[in-house]
Order: sequence, then C-alpha cells, then structure tokens
Amino acid sequence: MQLYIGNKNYSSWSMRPWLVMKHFNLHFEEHWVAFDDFAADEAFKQRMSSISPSGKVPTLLDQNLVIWDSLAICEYLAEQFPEKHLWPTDRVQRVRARCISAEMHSGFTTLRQYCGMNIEADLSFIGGKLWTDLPALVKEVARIEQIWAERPSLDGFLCGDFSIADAFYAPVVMRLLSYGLPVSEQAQHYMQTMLANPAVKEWITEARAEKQFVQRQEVYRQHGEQFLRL
Ligand SMILES: N[C@@H](CCC(=O)N[C@@H](CS)C(=O)NCC(=O)O)C(=O)O
Repeated sequence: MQLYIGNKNYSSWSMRPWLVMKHFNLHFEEHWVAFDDFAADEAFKQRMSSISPSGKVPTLLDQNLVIWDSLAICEYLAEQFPEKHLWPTDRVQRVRARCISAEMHSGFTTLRQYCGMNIEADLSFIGGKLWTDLPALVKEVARIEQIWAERPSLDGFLCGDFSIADAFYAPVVMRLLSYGLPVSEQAQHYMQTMLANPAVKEWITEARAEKQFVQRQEVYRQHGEQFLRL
C-alpha cells in the first residue's frame, strides 16, 4: 500500500490514516508531497491530480485501487484487516466511534477555518483572541469536551482501545495545544493519553523536524491579529 500525505506540520487530514496505519502496524510506503498554494500549475496539484481524482491528500493506493478520502481510507483498511480491530470490537462503542468520526469529518468548521493545524507553532497569542471573538469556536470546543468526557474510561481512548475515532480527533489535540485554547482537566488528560501514543509521538517529531513553512498556512505568523480583519 502507498499512502500519499502532505506536510506533517499542517496536514490534519493526512494525519488520520497515517496514525491508523502506524498504530496498527499496517505496512505501507509513505509518499510526502510538499504543500504549496495548491494552484493548478504548481507541483502539489500536478502530482496529486495525476494520482487521485480529488487532487488532494491523503490518498491511498492499493494495487489497482485509489482511495482518496481519509474516512474512506480508514473504512477500507478496517475491511481489509478485520483481525486488527481498527473499529472497536464492542458494538455500542463501534457505533459511537463511527458517529464521532463522521461528526468530525463533516463538522467543526469554525475550528477548522480559524485554527488550522500547525504543530510546530505557538499560536496562543491568536488563540486568546479567537476565544473571545468567536462564540462558535467556544461552542465547538464544548462539544469536543462532551465527546471526550463520554469515553468509557477516563484513562483510556475515546471508545476503549485506540481506534479510528482517536485518529480523527488527533488533529484537534494538536490545534488545542498550538492555539492554547482553554480546556478542562479531563480533556487535558485525554490529550496526554494521545501525546503518549507512539504513533502520535512519531508524527509530531517528524512534523517539528520538517521546517518547511508555507506562506498560505502561516497567515497568523505573517499578519498576526491583523489577519482577522483582512
Ligand atoms: N475530505 C478530504 C479532505 C482532504 C483535504 O482537504 N486535504 C487537503 C490537505 S490537508 C488538500 O489536499 N488540499 C489541497 C487542495 O485543497 O487543493 C479527506 O477527508 O481526505
């Protein structure tokens, strides 16, 4: 299997299937495609459009199959490797894992729009401002807190053992940290559990080592609070 991903510092969608494949020890070749402005004539689009119908990362190739969406990739892997239990074995937790993964996949638009993943950066100077200016952000974080609080054991992962659901919430952990958004002690406990996971640790180490900054992803470090008025 070949997994195409973007910059580990920025690519929240790539992080999800990558974590699943690493955590469950599924063998794959990693293809790292550098972010740019995603213009049609630039390298990223040229390369990804030749591989994937969406022209986006992540994309998984498995022999003659192309799978081009993070959730579809995870579902495909769960189907290919049933013995690995990528979704929880417990039926109730499996339903919950699917619901919260889908909720993340299609929602949390304010968090996604204003708090782009940027693992290497300390953006707490902007996080405080976003927190006071954007009630929708506070509401989304409250929903995340609720989802996390409902995990079966407060010392464990979202639906028991590490599953696809945790991979889907890993970029949120990164965002909450970079933007210094205020969260409860129980949420911080989950974040620590995630940060101790070897696959998550490996992604973070590699993200920090990249040092390939892309202007398009760095609006806050370029313009600071002014960006909010642009
Ligand atoms: N829904 C897709 C989203 C994929 C996506 O938006 N990927 C971004 C990088 S994190 C991308 O490739 N962007 C390029 C573009 O927008 O043209 C998924 O779950 O995989």
